[in-house]
Amino acid sequence: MIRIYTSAMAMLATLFSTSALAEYALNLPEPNSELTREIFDLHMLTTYIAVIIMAIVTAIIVYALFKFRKSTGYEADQKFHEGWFGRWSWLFVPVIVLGIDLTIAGSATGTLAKIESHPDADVTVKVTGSQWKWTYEYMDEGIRFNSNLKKLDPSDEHYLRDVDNPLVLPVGKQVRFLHTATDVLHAWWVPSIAFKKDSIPGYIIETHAKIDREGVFRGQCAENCGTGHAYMPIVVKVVSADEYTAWVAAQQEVKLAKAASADKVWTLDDLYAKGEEIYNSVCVACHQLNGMGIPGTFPAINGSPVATGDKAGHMDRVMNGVAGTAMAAYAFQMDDVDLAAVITYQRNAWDNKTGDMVQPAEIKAAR
Ligand SMILES: [Cu+2]
Repeated sequence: MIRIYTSAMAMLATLFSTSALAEYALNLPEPNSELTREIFDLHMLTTYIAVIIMAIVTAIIVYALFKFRKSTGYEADQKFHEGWFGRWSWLFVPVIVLGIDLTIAGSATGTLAKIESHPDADVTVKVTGSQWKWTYEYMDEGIRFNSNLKKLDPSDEHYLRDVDNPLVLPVGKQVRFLHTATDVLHAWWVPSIAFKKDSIPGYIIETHAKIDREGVFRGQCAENCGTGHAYMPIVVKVVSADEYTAWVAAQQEVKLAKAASADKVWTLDDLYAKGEEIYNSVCVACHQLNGMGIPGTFPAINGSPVATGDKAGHMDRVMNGVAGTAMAAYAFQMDDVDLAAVITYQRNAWDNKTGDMVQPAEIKAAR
């Protein structure tokens, strides 16, 4: 008997330990920042209370069904309201319910206040959602890049959950996220490190996190933002302070190199090769690999009057988009070299053999 009791207790202890619960795939992901831990604990508190209430109520119902069944000749108590329980239950049952509510609300108030606070930040990242990618901008470091879905085989562990450029953040530092969007509502959400707020075009909405463990954390756009909604994964790589400093320095070098390459005159072949790469990661979802688009939904670029007509019109279409359609304004999302390359590619790929090219300097002038 004692052995059964001990093993049952051990089983319960394992089941209810935080780490076991965190690893259990049906539960929320393991929290890795102060606030997400508090949110996780609130979730567990509420779950425990709900489970206990459910067990008590179910036990009472089962007991009543069995004990007071008609087949044993039980007759309903017509004088229930005259006994002490009948008189007082209308009072103390609501008091118990209110007490439980206040226990949960009391624990949640401090967390909600923290969520709405604006602590001083060591790192500020502006996170912009667009159909269908994230743009990260480090406000003090002058770093900016896009994070696109990485195409993987469906059998891959991280299929639809990996990106080309992850967001890199330092461990143990206060990070401020500034959320906005360029087209529709999006929501940048990495449940284990940050709470969720909508990204709304024209608004800047703040969230914050102090991540307490190094590692790779994944999330997804949490707003139903269109047909490519599932293709907006988020990957955050949390590194040590030293690694972060080195990464920032490397990114700044990349930026300098990019600025230098934007000033030089490119050859058609180089622009074409670079443009093909960009086309195949950014434009391909709508306009397709063969440039034929999806008839009735996304226009073809192969043979289109825009891509074979005058350069200025083509540049305007790609840089400023088309209002009211899924064609976004890429002037914001791409730098001069990338825009010049992808437009040059579109003007020369498939049957569009215009033979002309757009230099980064022309994009710069058109901005
Ligand atoms: Cu989205």
